[in-house]
Amino acid sequence: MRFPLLLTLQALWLSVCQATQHYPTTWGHYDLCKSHGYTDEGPTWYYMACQPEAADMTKYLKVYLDPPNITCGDPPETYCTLENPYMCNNECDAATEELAHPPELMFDFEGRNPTTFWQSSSWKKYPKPLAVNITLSWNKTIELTDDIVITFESGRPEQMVLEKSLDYGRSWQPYQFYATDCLDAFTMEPKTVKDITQHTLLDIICTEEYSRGYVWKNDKTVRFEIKDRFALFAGPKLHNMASLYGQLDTTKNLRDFFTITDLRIRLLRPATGATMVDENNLSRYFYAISDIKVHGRCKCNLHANSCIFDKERLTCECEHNTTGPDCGRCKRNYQARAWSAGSYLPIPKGTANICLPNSVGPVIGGRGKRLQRRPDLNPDLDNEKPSISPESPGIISGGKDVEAL
Ligand SMILES: [Ca+2]
Repeated sequence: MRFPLLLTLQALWLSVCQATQHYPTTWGHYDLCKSHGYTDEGPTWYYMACQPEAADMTKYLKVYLDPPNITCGDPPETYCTLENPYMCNNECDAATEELAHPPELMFDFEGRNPTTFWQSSSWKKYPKPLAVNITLSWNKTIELTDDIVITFESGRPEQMVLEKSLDYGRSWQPYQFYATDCLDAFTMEPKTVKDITQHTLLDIICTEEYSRGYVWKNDKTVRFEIKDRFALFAGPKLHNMASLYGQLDTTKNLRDFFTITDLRIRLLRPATGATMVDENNLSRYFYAISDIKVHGRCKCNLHANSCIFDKERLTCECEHNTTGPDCGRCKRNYQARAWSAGSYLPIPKGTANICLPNSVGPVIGGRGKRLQRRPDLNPDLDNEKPSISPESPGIISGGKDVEAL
């Protein structure tokens, strides 16, 4: 089944929300891949760098737990609260819907009362660590556009690591370490996102911001701060996105930093609420997550403005004569010059860097170059022509020519 319209509409709605809530108007650029116009020779397409709007990416992921049987309720178990070991009315039973806490409850719509959440079995095997990996897989490259926010319904973990993969889970790199005591847990000096500068943006830090304090009941979230990192280039209110886009364009490491195919939450030690673990009541210690937020967009190399969810998989709807899940190569018969990603520069329309038909002949350094089309030589251009005048000769053009419009 195909849901292209759904995704486009949802992306559109989110973009409206974002534009009104957080972002200046400049955020919405790069939403068109091409537009048509006219020259003396007839109708023509003008090509521009384009990208899909950001969307809630948790609708398109697969979640894996390790160990796989770590979810509570099989066999049924009763849990006590951290604050009061005698208050034990939290029952988990995988066979009863109202009492089950399966992983999908981390991604359902919150707003109902009471909250729905995934919950692990308790720390029965103490002092053996209660380690759980939660892997979120998209099977597609995603560019993060907003903070990752994980909401815990019991205490936040005393130790955890957020990791990312860029190669579909083959290799992993840490994004951020979280601990009540960074030195003790990871032999790292505690830092916060405020310690990060433009020059240290790629540094991986350990933070105590989201772990400690017995006031945990009022503060349930663990965050990976994407927007604070964006703000190092775009300014505190992200007014200067052009500056960020310029940096992303010229710095591959920076671009890759915000790009993922998978995320992994490694829960290493649950909240204990005290320095000593109460060995007589281990059913106080477990993990419970009610919500995970991941906002981003399909990475389409600036060659698509929409992304479809088809056969449980996200795929860019490639323009500019490109193809592949990320529009990462030129279509057959469009290989007159080497494939190249689109560029955010020059601001605000960027450069499309389209793939050119073989019949154009080899083109060297043809970025933004205007090429006269000869219909007898370039039949492949037909599917890119405006429908108004299908027989007229057209002109193919890179993004720089858009400035002339
Ligand atoms: Ca939930």
